[in-house]
Amino acid sequence: METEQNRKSDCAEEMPDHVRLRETEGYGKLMMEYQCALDEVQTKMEVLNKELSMRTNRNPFESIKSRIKTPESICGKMHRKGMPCTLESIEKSLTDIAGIRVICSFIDDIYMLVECLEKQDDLEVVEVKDYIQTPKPSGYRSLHVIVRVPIFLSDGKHYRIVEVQFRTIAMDFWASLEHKLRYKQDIAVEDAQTIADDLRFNAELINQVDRRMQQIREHIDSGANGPNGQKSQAPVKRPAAPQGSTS
Ligand code: 0O2
Repeated sequence: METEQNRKSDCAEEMPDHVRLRETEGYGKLMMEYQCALDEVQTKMEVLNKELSMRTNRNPFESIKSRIKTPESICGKMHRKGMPCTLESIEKSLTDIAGIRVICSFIDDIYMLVECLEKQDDLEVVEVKDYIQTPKPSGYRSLHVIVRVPIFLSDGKHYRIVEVQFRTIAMDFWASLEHKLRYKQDIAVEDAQTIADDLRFNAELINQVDRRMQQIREHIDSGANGPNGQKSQAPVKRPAAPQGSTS
C-alpha cells in the first residue's frame, strides 16, 4: 500500500534539480549573502567611477549590471561540470553565483579599474582570468576577476565570492550576440563549424576596432595635454585589417 512517506519521496525524486535546490533549507540565506557581497562590490565600483571620472574627465565605465545566478542556470552549469546540484557543492565549485558586469569604453580603462580593485585591502582578489590577452577558442574576450568579499551579518563576518566581468562595449556586443546564437537549437551540424569560424573572425574584427578607438583616444588626449596646450601631430597608427576583410 502506498504510504504518505513513499509519495513524498517519489515526488522528491521527480522534482527537477533546480526546484529541489530552491527548496533546500539554507538556500535563501546563502543567496542573500551572495546578494550582500554583490552590493558591496557594486558600490566599490561606483565609488571608483565617481572618483576617477572627476580626475580624468571621463567615466572609466559606461554601465554596470549585477545578477544572482538563477537556480536553473546554477544546476545547468553543475550538470555540465558533472557535479551534484547541492548547496555544499555549488558553494565550493561555482565562482559566478554572484556576478557583476562592468562595461568600459576602452581596454586600458579595464586594466586601470582592476588595478584599483586589487589595491583595496578589504577584499581579496582570488584570481584574474585575462581573456583579453588570451581569448577563449570561441573568440570571447573579457577580463574576469574573482574576489572574496567580507560581509558583516548579525552572527558575524562571512566571506562570499563575486565574479566581476570587465569588457568593452564592443566585446559586450559580440558576447551578447554570440550567446544568443549559441543557444539557437536548430543549427545544422554541417553549419556549426562555419558559424563558429565566422564568430571568431568577427571577434577579431571587433578587437581591432577596440584597439583603434583606444589609439584615437590616446591621440586626442596627447593633443589636449601637450605642452602649452598645442595639439600633437602624431598620426593615428592603423592596425592591419584581419585577413579576408576589406579595408
Ligand atoms: P552565463 O549564462 O553567462 O552565466 P571554469 O574556470 O571554466 O571552471 P567558468 O565559470 O566556466 O569556470 O569560467 P569562465 O570561462 O571564466 O566564465 C564563464 C562565464 O564567462 C560564462 O558564464 C559567460 O558569462 C562567459 N563566457 C565564457 N566563455 C564565453 C563564450 O565563449 N561566449 C560568451 N558569450 N560568454 C562566455 P556561464 O555560467 O557559462 O553563462
